[in-house]
Amino acid sequence: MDTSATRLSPPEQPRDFGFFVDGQIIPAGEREVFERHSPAHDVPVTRLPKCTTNDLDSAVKAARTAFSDRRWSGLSGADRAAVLLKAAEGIRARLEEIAYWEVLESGKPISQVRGEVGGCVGMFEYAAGLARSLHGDSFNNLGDGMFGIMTREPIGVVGIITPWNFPFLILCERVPYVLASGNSIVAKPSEFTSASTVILGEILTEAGLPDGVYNVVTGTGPTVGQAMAEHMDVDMLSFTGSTRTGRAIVAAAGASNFKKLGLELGGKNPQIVFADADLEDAADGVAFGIGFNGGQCCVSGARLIVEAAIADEFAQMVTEKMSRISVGDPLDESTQIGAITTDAQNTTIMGYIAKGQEEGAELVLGGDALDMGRGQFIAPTIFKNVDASMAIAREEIFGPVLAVMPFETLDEAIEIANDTEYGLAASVWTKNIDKALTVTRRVQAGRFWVNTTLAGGPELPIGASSNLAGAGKLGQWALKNILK
Ligand code: TXE
Repeated sequence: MDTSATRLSPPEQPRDFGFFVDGQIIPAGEREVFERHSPAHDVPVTRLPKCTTNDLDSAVKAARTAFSDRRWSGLSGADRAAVLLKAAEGIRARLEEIAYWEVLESGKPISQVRGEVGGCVGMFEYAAGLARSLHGDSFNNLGDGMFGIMTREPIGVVGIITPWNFPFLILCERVPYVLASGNSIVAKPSEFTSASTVILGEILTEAGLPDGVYNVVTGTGPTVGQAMAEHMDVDMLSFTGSTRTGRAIVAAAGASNFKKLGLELGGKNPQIVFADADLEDAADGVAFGIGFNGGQCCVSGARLIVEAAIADEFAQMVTEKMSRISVGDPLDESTQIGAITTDAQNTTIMGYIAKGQEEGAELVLGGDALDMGRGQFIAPTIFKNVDASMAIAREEIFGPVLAVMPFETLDEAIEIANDTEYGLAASVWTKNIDKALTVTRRVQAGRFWVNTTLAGGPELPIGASSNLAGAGKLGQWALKNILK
């Protein structure tokens, strides 16, 4: 890889990655291997071992041993913080390498991935501070005969199953917090995007994390992932992915050791735009909110709920902005939307676009697969005249497809926004503080943006207002939920 060149290109040969147990990279050996093809370039880019459930058992055992002998959980918060700060430096030093492999496996634009990996540095730094400020509570109101002390203890071995849409970011929204509080980890990345999760193992070891505290088992969901959810020696599991798999995880946890769960699942998030908003800003935000990561984002603003008086004018503004989004080679610095990450996702999105047309919505932009000579790309797409009963209004498409739905009154806007089984995130655009506060209080969403979208930082926890969206929290999620 030559990241100093002005224009990056895919590797001549795919790079072999191993999996990571007890501080060691383990090559595939006799195991089967996944060969990942870049969804943008149609060439093989990485190869990773298809681990077995025996490999998972070895990783859980390493994590359990590391936890039980207190090589990490027994350190002071200050010592743990020192390792996390060094890891932050390590990520910064290898940012270009992480970004390069992530672009190739995921099809995301390089400029975007650099930003995401930079954000991960901040999460490690923030978690380092939290490691030092963890504390319990005391109860001195129980009468003279009794005094209560509550300590916060690490839960033990934490499994982390991640998806392909933000492989490194979603991992780093969890790992530093889980480590800050003294736990051990077994991570299972998506089989499509595993490289950066393995690279993090090297970075953590170099930063001084004791062997066995962070382990990575690469493999398929139905084998390694399912076995992790069923494992009797995994104390907690963080899962980010589809609602369907989330259900399987809940069932597996219930059928095994009732492990504690953190789930982040689907979304069908509203962008509510009032006529009194700064329309230029709002149009930028709406275009960004659905275009970012090609709409493959659980908090994408997929439903534009816009005041009827400005609906046509505003839809036109958004259309104009979305038509200027540059879609193409994710290794190109100027690309804003790259490839659709998986073949299955590509088929799903194109299926919803066809369904939207069949159901009578009006296609005003895009709707096509874009032919770039190689790879799979979908044009930013907008549907108007969308009825609340249509599939494109109700179901998570997970692609760059915006459904426009007008409203007449504030109550109607809230009703349309809440007419979803999800309830993950929402945005409102207005200059009127009363409207903004009313909407944020009455629309069910775990995360709300006013006059912005998809913004945040490690300081901000997020939640979900419905179980279908998942009960997991990012950021401080681990520290709030992971301690017994
Ligand atoms: O997800 P899966 P898929 C949504 C999005 C997308 C749909 C399907 O709508 O179209 O889900 O994506 C692992 N036990 N999101 O099929 O299968 C799998 O290996 C344990 C939203 O890719 O849920 C991967 O590591 N694990 C989402 C992870 O689960 C299992 C992000 C996610 O894969 C498993 C991604 C099993 N039985 C998709 N089966 C978000 N919230 O951002 C699979 N896995």
